[in-house]
Parts: sequence; C-alpha cells; structure tokens
Amino acid sequence: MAVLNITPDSFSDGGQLFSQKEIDIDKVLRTVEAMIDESADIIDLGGESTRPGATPITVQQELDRVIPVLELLSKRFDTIFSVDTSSPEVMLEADKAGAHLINDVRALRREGALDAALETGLPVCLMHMQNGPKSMQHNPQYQNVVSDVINFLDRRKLQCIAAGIPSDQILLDPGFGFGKTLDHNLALFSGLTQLAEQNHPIVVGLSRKSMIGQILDAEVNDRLIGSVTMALLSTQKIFSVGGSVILRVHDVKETKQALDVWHATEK
Ligand code: 9MG
Repeated sequence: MAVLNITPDSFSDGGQLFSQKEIDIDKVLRTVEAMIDESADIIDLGGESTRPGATPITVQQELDRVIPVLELLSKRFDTIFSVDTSSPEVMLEADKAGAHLINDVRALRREGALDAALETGLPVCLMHMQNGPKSMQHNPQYQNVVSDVINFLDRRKLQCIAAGIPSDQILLDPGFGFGKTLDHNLALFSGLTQLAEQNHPIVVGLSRKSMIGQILDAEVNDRLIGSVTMALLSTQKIFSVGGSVILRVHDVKETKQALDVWHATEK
C-alpha cells in the first residue's frame, strides 16, 4: 500500500504534490504511475494529515482535496484505491468516486462513520489510536499496550460485524506512532504475531515514522533503511503465524526489493 498524501502538512511528504498551494495533478499522476510500476497494489489517498499535532481541516476541505483526485485516478489506473479518512461524508463520496477500501485511523468511531462505511459496502481498515492527532503524543498510557490494542480492535471489529460489515471485509492495524511511546511501539511490534492470530489481514504502517527516527537518531529523510528493515521484519513476524500483511509505505521500490530478496532465499 503506497502512501499518497494530498496534504500540505504530512510529516514526511507534506506539500510534495502541491505547486503554489494548488494540487499539481501532473505530479500526482506521475507519482501514482511510478508507485504502480514499482509494484504497489494499493494506493492510499489521504487529504488530512494525521501526524502528531496536526490541525484538523473541515470536511469540505477534505472533500475538495480528495474527491476530484480520486475520480481522476480511478478512471486512469486499474489498481486498488484506498481512502484514508474518518469523515462519513468523504467515505460516501469516495465510494462514488471509485474507492475500493476505507482506511480509518479512528476505526469508524466518528459519528456516522460506521453507518457510512456500511452503506458503501467497502472493506474497512480499523486502526488503533489513543486520543486524537493533536494530543496523542502527550504522555500516552496503557495497562499493557499489546492487550489494550488487541482488545480495542476486537471490540471495534465486533461492533462493525454487529452493524453488518462482513468479518472478511475487516483489516486491523495497531496504529504505530498513534498515541504511543517508543517502548509502546516496540512492544506492539513484538506483539504483531498475537494480532495476526486474530485471523484478519494486518495493516502495518511504520514507514519513516518517529519510532525509526528514535531508534536511529535519524531525521525523517534519513529513515529509508530503517523503514525497509521494519517492513521486512514485520512481514516475517506475521507470516510466521500464517497471517497476511499489507505494508503501508512511502518507498515502494525499496520495500519490494527487500521482500523479493527474502522470498528468493526462502525457495
Ligand atoms: C493514514 N495513516 C498514517 N499512518 C497510518 C498507519 O500506520 N496505518 C494506517 N492504516 N493508516 C495510517
């Protein structure tokens, strides 16, 4: 899953698809084409930054950023588009514009989100986040981060199933970096096997995140090797218990190369 941020302020690639404060459509098209060439299977399109401290935008701003781009991309490219949103209005419009998956960092907890997701009939990714992006890194606390996150995802999953979303349309994501310290993230990383045993595909988003910056003392533009290493290690962990994984990454080519080398050695 390749990250396509149509945002001016995302933590690692914010503003890259803008020219003079406007979305640069040619750049978006070239970027998506490259991601697909590099073997991305899913393009995850987001219009609102969820980095720590991010300022929320209005629903209309999010619609204006995401929907016209998604309409264009889904007509132009024969690939899977996921929409990274928590807004029911955006979910409904994204469905009409050609989205195939809803990726919600708030696990459909916003008012009306669960009903909207159900109405679209699209698969959903439920992610764990403690508090919202604005305050989530202010002293996050857990009894036991692995069981707290697994229990949260299990509850949300059961609520979605009770509402009518089929179980096999639900993906789970521990939400690395969303209301977690480095120790929490490392514990969750070890606990990926337990999460994978829930029998849902696991979405892992570690690419360029601060956890890697903290381990390596590296700025965001110097986290490629750490990101690829984490992608490979998380895949190995999840596969070791027969699970399946979707890696949400910025660097498609490099991640795919690491996976290809690993697969070649497994033959
Ligand atoms: C939108 N977004 C940013 N980070 C993410 C992550 O780790 N997982 C998912 N599902 N979405 C994310």
